[in-house]
Amino acid sequence: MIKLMGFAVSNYYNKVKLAMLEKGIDFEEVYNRASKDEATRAMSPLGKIPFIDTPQGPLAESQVIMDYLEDLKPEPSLLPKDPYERAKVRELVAFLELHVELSARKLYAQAFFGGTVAPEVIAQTRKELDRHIPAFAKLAKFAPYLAGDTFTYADCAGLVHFPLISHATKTIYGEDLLASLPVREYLKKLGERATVQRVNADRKAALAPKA
Ligand SMILES: N[C@@H](CCC(=O)N[C@@H](CS)C(=O)NCC(=O)O)C(=O)O
Repeated sequence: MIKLMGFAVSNYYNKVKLAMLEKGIDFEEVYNRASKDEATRAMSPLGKIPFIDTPQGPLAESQVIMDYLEDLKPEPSLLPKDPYERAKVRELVAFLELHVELSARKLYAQAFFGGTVAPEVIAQTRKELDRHIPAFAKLAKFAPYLAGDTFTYADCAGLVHFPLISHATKTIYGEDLLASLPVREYLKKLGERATVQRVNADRKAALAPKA
């Protein structure tokens, strides 16, 4: 059985977990808080989560894992059949992760973890997000899913990244930089899925203060 390493608060971990649930792939969750110990780095060279352990060996990088899952168990598919439409889903994920989430991530230390981000980084990130979010918005359909009328891998990414980006930008800039997008309705729609409810419930439980 595939082991999924990471923990239920991580957005990239939850993206892969949601895909596995959607595809009906059996997996075991193994707690790893992005440890940098030797055993972890033997499987995920930068000690980042998520990573998986397959019967053939480990695999890191969430989008690579997503492609592996699709090859491993093509049905139910989380990608359209048409090659161009498949590429459009991957384009959405690339824009959301490389150009929006990775930019917003520079704010997380201050927005979520009680740290401080240098004012120049905050200003530079704002400039990036002001360019990158409208660029992403040109691609995203929200009809009702990101790529159109079918739930795809892009929605596994949308579910986990949008709330963090909204929260971080609201905290740092005093405004949700995703406010012009129909994110609230979109997340509500995704919340109808049992798989999404499971991911959200597990995240909430992981965040709850321990008694
Ligand atoms: N590009 C990576 C990003 C994964 C990532 O940044 N994971 C975070 C947790 S959400 C992490 O491991 N952070 C600790 C670190 O970077 O050392 C992927 O898609 O898997």
